[in-house]
Amino acid sequence: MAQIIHFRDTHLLPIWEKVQRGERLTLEDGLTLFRTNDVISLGKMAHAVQRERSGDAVYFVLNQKIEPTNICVLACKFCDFATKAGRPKAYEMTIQDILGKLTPEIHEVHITGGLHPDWHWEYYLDMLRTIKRHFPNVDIKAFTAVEIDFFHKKFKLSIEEVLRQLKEAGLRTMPGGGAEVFSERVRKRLFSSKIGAKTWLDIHKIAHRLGIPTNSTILYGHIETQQERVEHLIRLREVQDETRGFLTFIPLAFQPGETGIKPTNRFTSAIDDLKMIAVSRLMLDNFPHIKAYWVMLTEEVASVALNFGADDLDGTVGGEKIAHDAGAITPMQLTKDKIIKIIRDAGKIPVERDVYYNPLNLYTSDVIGKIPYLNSLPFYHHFEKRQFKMLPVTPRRMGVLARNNQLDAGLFSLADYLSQKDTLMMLPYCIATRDQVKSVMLFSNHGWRELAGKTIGIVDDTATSVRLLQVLLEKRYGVKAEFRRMHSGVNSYDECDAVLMIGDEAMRHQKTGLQSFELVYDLASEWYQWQNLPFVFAVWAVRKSLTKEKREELSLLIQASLKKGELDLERISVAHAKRIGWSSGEAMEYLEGFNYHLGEREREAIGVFEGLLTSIEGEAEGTMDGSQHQQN
Ligand code: V47
Repeated sequence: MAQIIHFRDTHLLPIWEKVQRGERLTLEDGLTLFRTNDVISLGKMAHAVQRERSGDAVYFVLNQKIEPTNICVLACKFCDFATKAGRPKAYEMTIQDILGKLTPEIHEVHITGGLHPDWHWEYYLDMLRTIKRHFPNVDIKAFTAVEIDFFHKKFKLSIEEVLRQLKEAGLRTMPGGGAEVFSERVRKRLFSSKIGAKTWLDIHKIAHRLGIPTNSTILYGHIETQQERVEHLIRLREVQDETRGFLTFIPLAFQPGETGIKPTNRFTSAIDDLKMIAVSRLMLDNFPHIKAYWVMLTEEVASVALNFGADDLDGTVGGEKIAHDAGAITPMQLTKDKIIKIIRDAGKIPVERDVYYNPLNLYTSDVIGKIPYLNSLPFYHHFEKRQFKMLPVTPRRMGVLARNNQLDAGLFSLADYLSQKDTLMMLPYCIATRDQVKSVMLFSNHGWRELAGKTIGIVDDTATSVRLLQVLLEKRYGVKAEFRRMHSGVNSYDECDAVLMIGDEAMRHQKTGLQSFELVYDLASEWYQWQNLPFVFAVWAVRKSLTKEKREELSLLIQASLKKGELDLERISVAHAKRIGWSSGEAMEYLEGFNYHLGEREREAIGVFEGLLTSIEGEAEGTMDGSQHQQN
């Protein structure tokens, strides 16, 4: 975050210093941010944080909104969508009606609706199962915490059981609706019969524990105070510290419609919308994404928000009713081309994503992949981009994008480089360990030899570490295990005998442990004890098809940024240690444990590893349960 901001409001300066040191903002800080008139500096701060996390990426998904019914047992004051059975605008959709709204291009279906007094539990399960059967590539994001609580009470099932059965029927993630504002004062006045903050948050925590990531929202711009907004953000941040299960935060701008809410029965101002986005980005330091929901913001404000902290534009959103029934003036749907244009016009990379924010397609050229882990920052912290754009992406996804010719260069996982040697050209820079790594960890209930035939959960991020694990198991210890791919982030590990984690998540768990797993192995230490060699996890490579000038320019840029980065390890450590739960001294020691230059011993290590890999029969991927990630 090496950016100079010329503040007009000097009250923002100490907050900016905190942000740069990776320190957490307080309630008071949040209020100062909301009260400032220096909106441009606020936006610059939020944009700097956005760039740090998401590079130049802005995510969107091809999605369809389905609201199966507007008949609802509740009557919240702010909602113009809900009605009662028998009223003229009341409707109910059959499963066939729902299927009729879906097409094979869609990647996500977003289902929420009224709390119907008469529908049966089986109907909801059937809805998900049937969608999954007809559209196996569609990921289902469905049912807010309000609906989950309704199912729990109506069908006399525990919250866990409701979520477990929905997950089994095909639920992937939960939307963030129903949070409104976590203030008892507001709840009593606007939605007194709806669940309060505690129940909403508890349901999301349970979902996270069961391996269902979720979204989160705030409904702002009605009777809430600035303090209530900041308190809302802080409560979400606390839960995220515990679970890491929130994917994105969505500020929902209140649409007044006929709701009759006084005294602010009007649309939010663009300034307030942009402040809400920027403050959210700055306060929610542990949230991966902030969504500019164009349906409620308008396309114009959403577009500016992409330089005010938001890195997520939701999607094409066919068929939204809640906002439109309350007077939203936005179109009912945006085409993919229109979304791509909005993102490009904001100077960003349009990244089509899946429900977990894995990139599927990039709609721009000159993109460089960035591994989003602490150990790669010495390469990226001072990278001068010139015409190139930066996409943070996990090692495994980077390999997939390179295979589809969507990246010009990147710090590729070694396994991906080795399998794409004919199209990629290696540069003399790498991430190599000296003896241990501390960020590629196997958490296990069994010693190495006892892992024979056991199930090992593999986080989705890894491409090389999983192969190293396989080599160690098969070649060093003579055993084979079953590998099962997991979504990185929230998971239920109950069915695993061991779990392989990499990157910052592994570092976090190295401190706190992982559930009840008693043994922790560092794969680089294992390799070193066995081979007496460093281990090369990643190498820089550029696409061979680039012009010679472009390749040379990239090589010089990498060299120059590494030179500065290596001299700046302390600042990098200070800025990033806190979010992993490490001290800056520990982070510094960790970074000093890497070698970033490809020397003789590193080349030898690559050769030995490649030889071992080719001697292993069958592909590691062949033993994976890839059911959640068919696109690879
Ligand atoms: O919970 C109701 C809100 C929400 C109004 O998770 C209103 O990806 C504005 O949560 N003006 C539902 N908002 C929508 C929602 C959502 C939308 C897009 C993406 C995601 C996601 C979630 O809409 C409700 C309520 O807070 N709402 N009435 C209104 N008049």
